[in-house]
Amino acid sequence: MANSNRRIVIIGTGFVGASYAFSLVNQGIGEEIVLIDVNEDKAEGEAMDLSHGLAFSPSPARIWYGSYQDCKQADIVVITAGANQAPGESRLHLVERNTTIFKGIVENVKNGGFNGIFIVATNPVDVLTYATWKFSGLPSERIIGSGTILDTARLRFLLSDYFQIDTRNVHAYIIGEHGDSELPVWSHANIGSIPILNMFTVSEEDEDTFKQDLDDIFVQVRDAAYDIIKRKNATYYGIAMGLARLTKAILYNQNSILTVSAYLEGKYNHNDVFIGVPAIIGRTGIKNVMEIQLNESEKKKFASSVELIKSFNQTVNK
Ligand code: 6V0
Repeated sequence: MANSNRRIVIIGTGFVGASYAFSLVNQGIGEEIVLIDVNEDKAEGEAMDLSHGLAFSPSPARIWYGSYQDCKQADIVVITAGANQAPGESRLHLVERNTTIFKGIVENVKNGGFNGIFIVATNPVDVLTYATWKFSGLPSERIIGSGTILDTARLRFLLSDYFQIDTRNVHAYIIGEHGDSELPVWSHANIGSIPILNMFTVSEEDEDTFKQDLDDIFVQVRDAAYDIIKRKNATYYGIAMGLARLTKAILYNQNSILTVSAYLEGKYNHNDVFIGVPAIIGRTGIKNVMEIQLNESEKKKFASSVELIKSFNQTVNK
Protein backbone atom coordinates (compact mmCIF):
# COMPACT_ATOMS: atom_id res chain seq x y z
CA MET A 1 0.00 0.00 0.00
CA ALA A 2 1.26 3.42 -0.93
CA ASN A 3 0.45 5.03 2.43
CA SER A 4 -1.49 4.19 5.53
CA ASN A 5 -4.40 6.44 4.65
CA ARG A 6 -6.29 4.14 2.29
CA ARG A 7 -6.40 6.69 -0.51
CA ILE A 8 -8.59 6.09 -3.54
CA VAL A 9 -8.36 8.35 -6.59
CA ILE A 10 -11.36 8.31 -8.92
CA ILE A 11 -10.80 9.58 -12.45
CA GLY A 12 -14.08 10.44 -14.16
CA THR A 13 -16.84 11.72 -11.91
CA GLY A 14 -19.80 11.11 -14.18
CA PHE A 15 -22.67 8.76 -13.34
CA VAL A 16 -20.43 5.77 -12.55
CA GLY A 17 -17.60 7.63 -10.78
CA ALA A 18 -19.91 9.74 -8.60
CA SER A 19 -22.14 6.77 -7.69
CA TYR A 20 -19.05 4.76 -6.78
CA ALA A 21 -17.80 7.58 -4.54
CA PHE A 22 -21.25 7.70 -2.94
CA SER A 23 -21.08 3.92 -2.27
CA LEU A 24 -17.64 4.30 -0.69
CA VAL A 25 -18.82 7.07 1.61
CA ASN A 26 -21.99 5.21 2.58
CA GLN A 27 -20.07 2.07 3.44
CA GLY A 28 -17.13 3.87 5.09
CA ILE A 29 -14.58 2.41 2.65
CA GLY A 30 -11.31 4.36 2.31
CA GLU A 31 -10.06 7.30 4.32
CA GLU A 32 -9.13 9.66 1.48
CA ILE A 33 -11.16 9.95 -1.69
CA VAL A 34 -9.81 12.15 -4.46
CA LEU A 35 -11.96 13.12 -7.43
CA ILE A 36 -10.51 14.08 -10.83
CA ASP A 37 -12.37 14.97 -14.04
CA VAL A 38 -11.71 17.09 -17.13
CA ASN A 39 -14.91 18.79 -16.11
CA GLU A 40 -13.33 20.35 -13.03
CA ASP A 41 -16.55 21.95 -11.81
CA LYS A 42 -18.29 18.58 -11.81
CA ALA A 43 -15.49 16.95 -9.77
CA GLU A 44 -15.40 19.85 -7.33
CA GLY A 45 -19.18 19.92 -6.94
CA GLU A 46 -19.29 16.17 -6.28
CA ALA A 47 -16.51 16.50 -3.67
CA MET A 48 -18.47 19.23 -1.88
CA ASP A 49 -21.76 17.36 -2.00
CA LEU A 50 -20.24 14.07 -0.77
CA SER A 51 -18.29 15.82 2.01
CA HIS A 52 -21.55 17.25 3.33
CA GLY A 53 -22.81 13.69 3.80
CA LEU A 54 -19.84 12.64 5.93
CA ALA A 55 -21.73 13.40 9.13
CA PHE A 56 -23.94 10.42 8.22
CA SER A 57 -21.15 8.09 7.08
CA PRO A 58 -20.09 5.09 9.25
CA SER A 59 -16.50 6.39 9.42
CA PRO A 60 -14.58 9.62 8.84
CA ALA A 61 -12.96 10.38 5.50
CA ARG A 62 -11.48 13.28 3.56
CA ILE A 63 -12.88 13.92 0.11
CA TRP A 64 -11.44 16.48 -2.26
CA TYR A 65 -11.28 17.54 -5.86
CA GLY A 66 -7.69 16.83 -6.80
CA SER A 67 -5.03 16.51 -9.45
CA TYR A 68 -2.77 13.79 -10.83
CA GLN A 69 -0.18 14.74 -8.20
CA ASP A 70 -2.49 13.08 -5.67
CA CYS A 71 -1.91 9.69 -7.33
CA LYS A 72 1.55 9.32 -5.78
CA GLN A 73 0.08 8.57 -2.35
CA ALA A 74 -2.84 6.54 -3.70
CA ASP A 75 -3.41 2.86 -2.97
CA ILE A 76 -5.92 2.52 -5.76
CA VAL A 77 -6.68 4.56 -8.87
CA VAL A 78 -10.08 3.82 -10.35
CA ILE A 79 -10.80 4.91 -13.91
CA THR A 80 -14.44 5.54 -14.74
CA ALA A 81 -13.79 8.28 -17.32
CA GLY A 82 -14.83 8.21 -20.94
CA ALA A 83 -17.76 7.84 -23.25
CA ASN A 84 -20.68 5.58 -22.39
CA GLN A 85 -23.03 3.64 -24.68
CA ALA A 86 -25.76 5.47 -26.55
CA PRO A 87 -29.07 3.53 -26.81
CA GLY A 88 -28.51 0.54 -29.13
CA GLU A 89 -24.73 0.94 -29.19
CA SER A 90 -22.55 -2.00 -28.03
CA ARG A 91 -19.67 -1.53 -25.58
CA LEU A 92 -17.17 -2.37 -28.30
CA HIS A 93 -18.32 0.69 -30.28
CA LEU A 94 -16.52 2.83 -27.69
CA VAL A 95 -13.09 1.31 -28.18
CA GLU A 96 -11.31 3.99 -30.26
CA ARG A 97 -12.71 6.95 -28.35
CA ASN A 98 -11.91 5.53 -24.94
CA THR A 99 -8.49 4.10 -25.81
CA THR A 100 -7.38 7.60 -26.82
CA ILE A 101 -8.73 9.04 -23.57
CA PHE A 102 -6.97 6.27 -21.59
CA LYS A 103 -3.61 6.95 -23.19
CA GLY A 104 -3.67 10.46 -21.72
CA ILE A 105 -5.09 9.46 -18.34
CA VAL A 106 -2.73 6.54 -17.64
CA GLU A 107 0.25 8.67 -18.75
CA ASN A 108 -0.82 11.39 -16.29
CA VAL A 109 -1.27 8.89 -13.45
CA LYS A 110 2.17 7.43 -14.14
CA ASN A 111 3.78 10.86 -14.24
CA GLY A 112 2.03 11.59 -10.95
CA GLY A 113 4.24 8.87 -9.40
CA PHE A 114 1.54 6.22 -8.88
CA ASN A 115 2.70 2.77 -7.77
CA GLY A 116 -0.50 1.10 -6.56
CA ILE A 117 -3.40 -0.86 -8.05
CA PHE A 118 -5.52 0.23 -11.01
CA ILE A 119 -9.20 -0.61 -11.24
CA VAL A 120 -10.81 -0.02 -14.63
CA ALA A 121 -14.56 0.27 -15.22
CA THR A 122 -14.79 2.21 -18.50
CA ASN A 123 -16.09 0.22 -21.49
CA PRO A 124 -15.17 -1.84 -23.33
CA VAL A 125 -13.68 -2.79 -19.99
CA ASP A 126 -11.64 -5.85 -21.01
CA VAL A 127 -9.89 -3.95 -23.80
CA LEU A 128 -9.30 -0.87 -21.65
CA THR A 129 -7.89 -2.97 -18.82
CA TYR A 130 -5.40 -4.37 -21.33
CA ALA A 131 -4.69 -0.80 -22.47
CA THR A 132 -4.07 0.30 -18.87
CA TRP A 133 -1.61 -2.54 -18.39
CA LYS A 134 0.22 -1.69 -21.63
CA PHE A 135 0.26 2.08 -21.02
CA SER A 136 1.24 1.86 -17.33
CA GLY A 137 3.97 -0.79 -17.46
CA LEU A 138 2.80 -2.05 -14.02
CA PRO A 139 2.67 -5.80 -13.25
CA SER A 140 -0.53 -7.44 -14.51
CA GLU A 141 -1.70 -8.46 -11.01
CA ARG A 142 -2.05 -4.77 -10.17
CA ILE A 143 -4.40 -4.08 -13.09
CA ILE A 144 -7.98 -5.16 -12.41
CA GLY A 145 -10.94 -4.62 -14.71
CA SER A 146 -14.46 -4.71 -13.30
CA GLY A 147 -15.00 -7.52 -15.82
CA THR A 148 -18.15 -9.53 -15.21
CA ILE A 149 -18.53 -8.52 -11.56
CA LEU A 150 -21.82 -6.81 -12.38
CA ASP A 151 -23.03 -9.49 -14.79
CA THR A 152 -22.42 -12.12 -12.11
CA ALA A 153 -24.34 -10.01 -9.59
CA ARG A 154 -27.21 -9.69 -12.06
CA LEU A 155 -27.25 -13.46 -12.60
CA ARG A 156 -27.24 -14.15 -8.88
CA PHE A 157 -30.05 -11.66 -8.33
CA LEU A 158 -32.25 -13.15 -11.07
CA LEU A 159 -31.63 -16.74 -9.89
CA SER A 160 -32.34 -15.71 -6.32
CA ASP A 161 -35.60 -14.16 -7.46
CA TYR A 162 -36.54 -17.22 -9.53
CA PHE A 163 -35.85 -19.75 -6.76
CA GLN A 164 -36.83 -17.40 -3.92
CA ILE A 165 -33.52 -18.06 -2.15
CA ASP A 166 -31.13 -15.48 -0.67
CA THR A 167 -28.71 -14.10 -3.33
CA ARG A 168 -25.82 -14.88 -0.98
CA ASN A 169 -26.57 -18.61 -1.28
CA VAL A 170 -26.52 -18.51 -5.08
CA HIS A 171 -23.11 -19.46 -6.50
CA ALA A 172 -23.01 -18.86 -10.22
CA TYR A 173 -20.60 -16.97 -12.46
CA ILE A 174 -20.71 -15.10 -15.71
CA ILE A 175 -17.30 -15.19 -17.39
CA GLY A 176 -15.80 -13.85 -20.63
CA GLU A 177 -16.22 -10.42 -22.16
CA HIS A 178 -18.25 -7.87 -20.22
CA GLY A 179 -20.48 -7.68 -23.26
CA ASP A 180 -22.42 -9.66 -25.81
CA SER A 181 -20.07 -12.69 -25.97
CA GLU A 182 -20.12 -13.44 -22.22
CA LEU A 183 -21.37 -16.79 -20.92
CA PRO A 184 -22.86 -18.36 -17.79
CA VAL A 185 -20.99 -21.28 -16.24
CA TRP A 186 -24.06 -23.45 -15.65
CA SER A 187 -21.93 -26.59 -15.25
CA HIS A 188 -20.71 -25.32 -11.85
CA ALA A 189 -23.61 -23.14 -10.74
CA ASN A 190 -25.12 -24.25 -7.46
CA ILE A 191 -27.41 -23.20 -4.65
CA GLY A 192 -26.60 -24.57 -1.22
CA SER A 193 -24.34 -27.16 -2.90
CA ILE A 194 -27.12 -28.45 -5.20
CA PRO A 195 -26.22 -28.03 -8.88
CA ILE A 196 -28.65 -25.53 -10.42
CA LEU A 197 -29.05 -27.74 -13.49
CA ASN A 198 -30.65 -30.36 -11.17
CA MET A 199 -32.95 -27.92 -9.48
CA PHE A 200 -35.91 -28.39 -11.79
CA THR A 201 -36.99 -30.90 -9.15
CA VAL A 202 -37.40 -27.93 -6.78
CA SER A 203 -39.21 -25.74 -9.32
CA GLU A 204 -42.71 -26.63 -10.39
CA GLU A 205 -41.71 -26.82 -14.07
CA ASP A 206 -40.86 -29.79 -16.25
CA GLU A 207 -37.18 -30.09 -17.19
CA ASP A 208 -37.45 -28.50 -20.67
CA THR A 209 -39.35 -25.46 -19.43
CA PHE A 210 -36.88 -25.14 -16.58
CA LYS A 211 -33.89 -25.13 -18.98
CA GLN A 212 -35.68 -22.53 -21.10
CA ASP A 213 -36.20 -20.41 -17.97
CA LEU A 214 -32.45 -20.56 -17.25
CA ASP A 215 -31.68 -19.52 -20.83
CA ASP A 216 -34.11 -16.61 -20.49
CA ILE A 217 -32.43 -15.56 -17.26
CA PHE A 218 -29.05 -15.48 -18.99
CA VAL A 219 -30.44 -13.39 -21.87
CA GLN A 220 -31.81 -10.90 -19.33
CA VAL A 221 -28.34 -10.69 -17.75
CA ARG A 222 -26.55 -10.28 -21.08
CA ASP A 223 -28.95 -7.62 -22.30
CA ALA A 224 -29.47 -5.82 -18.98
CA ALA A 225 -27.38 -2.78 -19.93
CA TYR A 226 -29.35 -2.30 -23.19
CA ASP A 227 -32.63 -2.63 -21.30
CA ILE A 228 -31.62 -0.09 -18.64
CA ILE A 229 -30.03 2.38 -21.09
CA LYS A 230 -33.25 2.33 -23.17
CA ARG A 231 -35.13 3.46 -20.07
CA LYS A 232 -32.74 5.83 -18.23
CA ASN A 233 -29.81 6.39 -20.64
CA ALA A 234 -27.09 4.92 -18.43
CA THR A 235 -26.41 2.26 -15.78
CA TYR A 236 -24.44 3.14 -12.67
CA TYR A 237 -25.72 1.99 -9.25
CA GLY A 238 -25.00 -1.71 -9.79
CA ILE A 239 -21.47 -1.16 -11.11
CA ALA A 240 -20.79 1.44 -8.42
CA MET A 241 -21.61 -1.08 -5.69
CA GLY A 242 -19.56 -3.75 -7.46
CA LEU A 243 -16.57 -1.40 -7.59
CA ALA A 244 -16.99 -0.63 -3.89
CA ARG A 245 -16.99 -4.38 -3.14
CA LEU A 246 -13.80 -4.79 -5.17
CA THR A 247 -12.16 -1.83 -3.42
CA LYS A 248 -13.01 -3.30 -0.02
CA ALA A 249 -11.50 -6.67 -1.00
CA ILE A 250 -8.23 -4.90 -1.89
CA LEU A 251 -7.96 -2.39 0.96
CA TYR A 252 -8.89 -4.88 3.67
CA ASN A 253 -7.00 -7.83 2.12
CA GLN A 254 -10.15 -9.95 2.03
CA ASN A 255 -8.98 -12.58 -0.47
CA SER A 256 -12.47 -12.50 -2.00
CA ILE A 257 -13.33 -14.37 -5.15
CA LEU A 258 -14.82 -11.92 -7.63
CA THR A 259 -15.28 -12.18 -11.40
CA VAL A 260 -12.94 -9.48 -12.62
CA SER A 261 -11.09 -8.85 -15.84
CA ALA A 262 -7.74 -10.51 -15.06
CA TYR A 263 -4.70 -11.23 -17.16
CA LEU A 264 -4.47 -14.79 -18.47
CA GLU A 265 -1.07 -16.38 -18.88
CA GLY A 266 -1.90 -20.00 -19.65
CA LYS A 267 -4.97 -20.36 -17.43
CA TYR A 268 -7.95 -21.67 -19.44
CA ASN A 269 -5.33 -22.29 -22.18
CA HIS A 270 -5.31 -18.62 -23.13
CA ASN A 271 -2.64 -15.95 -23.09
CA ASP A 272 -2.15 -12.22 -23.37
CA VAL A 273 -5.70 -11.13 -22.70
CA PHE A 274 -7.64 -9.54 -19.84
CA ILE A 275 -11.06 -11.17 -19.52
CA GLY A 276 -13.73 -11.86 -16.89
CA VAL A 277 -12.83 -14.88 -14.72
CA PRO A 278 -13.15 -15.61 -11.01
CA ALA A 279 -10.02 -14.43 -9.20
CA ILE A 280 -8.82 -14.03 -5.63
CA ILE A 281 -8.56 -10.36 -4.76
CA GLY A 282 -6.54 -8.99 -1.88
CA ARG A 283 -4.08 -6.26 -0.92
CA THR A 284 -1.61 -7.06 -3.70
CA GLY A 285 -4.33 -7.09 -6.34
CA ILE A 286 -5.08 -10.29 -8.21
CA LYS A 287 -3.56 -13.04 -6.07
CA ASN A 288 -4.67 -15.92 -8.26
CA VAL A 289 -7.00 -16.71 -11.15
CA MET A 290 -9.36 -19.60 -10.33
CA GLU A 291 -9.46 -22.08 -13.16
CA ILE A 292 -12.91 -23.67 -13.35
CA GLN A 293 -13.12 -26.95 -15.29
CA LEU A 294 -15.42 -25.76 -18.06
CA ASN A 295 -17.39 -28.26 -20.15
CA GLU A 296 -16.78 -28.46 -23.91
CA SER A 297 -19.51 -26.03 -24.91
CA GLU A 298 -18.40 -23.49 -22.26
CA LYS A 299 -14.78 -23.83 -23.39
CA LYS A 300 -15.82 -23.05 -26.96
CA LYS A 301 -17.88 -20.01 -26.00
CA PHE A 302 -15.11 -18.73 -23.74
CA ALA A 303 -12.54 -19.18 -26.53
CA SER A 304 -14.63 -17.12 -28.96
CA SER A 305 -15.06 -14.41 -26.34
CA VAL A 306 -11.25 -14.36 -25.89
CA GLU A 307 -10.73 -14.13 -29.66
CA LEU A 308 -13.18 -11.25 -29.93
CA ILE A 309 -11.45 -9.25 -27.20
CA LYS A 310 -8.04 -9.98 -28.68
CA SER A 311 -9.15 -8.63 -32.04
CA PHE A 312 -10.16 -5.37 -30.31
CA ASN A 313 -6.89 -5.28 -28.36
CA GLN A 314 -5.25 -4.57 -31.72
CA THR A 315 -6.52 -0.98 -31.31
CA VAL A 316 -4.32 -0.70 -28.23
CA ASN A 317 -1.27 -2.25 -29.87
CA LYS A 318 -1.50 0.09 -32.91
P1 6V0 B 1 -20.47 9.91 -17.90
O1 6V0 B 1 -21.57 10.22 -16.95
O2 6V0 B 1 -20.46 10.54 -19.24
O3 6V0 B 1 -19.08 10.21 -17.16
C1 6V0 B 1 -17.85 10.15 -17.77
C2 6V0 B 1 -16.98 11.22 -17.13
O4 6V0 B 1 -15.66 11.08 -17.65
C3 6V0 B 1 -17.44 12.64 -17.42
O5 6V0 B 1 -17.64 13.35 -16.20
C4 6V0 B 1 -16.29 13.24 -18.25
O6 6V0 B 1 -16.09 14.61 -18.02
C5 6V0 B 1 -15.13 12.40 -17.76
N1 6V0 B 1 -13.98 12.40 -18.66
C6 6V0 B 1 -13.97 12.25 -20.01
N2 6V0 B 1 -12.71 12.29 -20.47
C7 6V0 B 1 -11.90 12.46 -19.39
C8 6V0 B 1 -10.51 12.58 -19.21
N3 6V0 B 1 -9.66 12.54 -20.26
N4 6V0 B 1 -10.03 12.75 -17.96
C9 6V0 B 1 -10.86 12.81 -16.90
N5 6V0 B 1 -12.20 12.70 -17.00
C10 6V0 B 1 -12.71 12.52 -18.22
O7 6V0 B 1 -20.38 8.32 -18.17
P2 6V0 B 1 -20.77 7.16 -17.14
O8 6V0 B 1 -20.25 7.52 -15.81
O9 6V0 B 1 -22.18 6.80 -17.32
O10 6V0 B 1 -19.92 5.95 -17.75
C11 6V0 B 1 -18.50 5.92 -17.65
C12 6V0 B 1 -17.97 4.64 -18.26
O11 6V0 B 1 -18.35 3.52 -17.45
C13 6V0 B 1 -18.52 4.34 -19.67
O12 6V0 B 1 -17.49 3.86 -20.49
C14 6V0 B 1 -19.55 3.25 -19.41
O13 6V0 B 1 -19.77 2.44 -20.55
C15 6V0 B 1 -18.86 2.50 -18.29
N6 6V0 B 1 -19.70 1.58 -17.53
C16 6V0 B 1 -19.12 0.43 -17.14
C17 6V0 B 1 -19.84 -0.54 -16.46
C18 6V0 B 1 -19.15 -1.81 -16.08
O14 6V0 B 1 -19.80 -2.80 -15.70
N7 6V0 B 1 -17.84 -1.87 -16.17
C19 6V0 B 1 -21.19 -0.32 -16.14
C20 6V0 B 1 -21.76 0.87 -16.48
C21 6V0 B 1 -21.07 1.90 -17.24
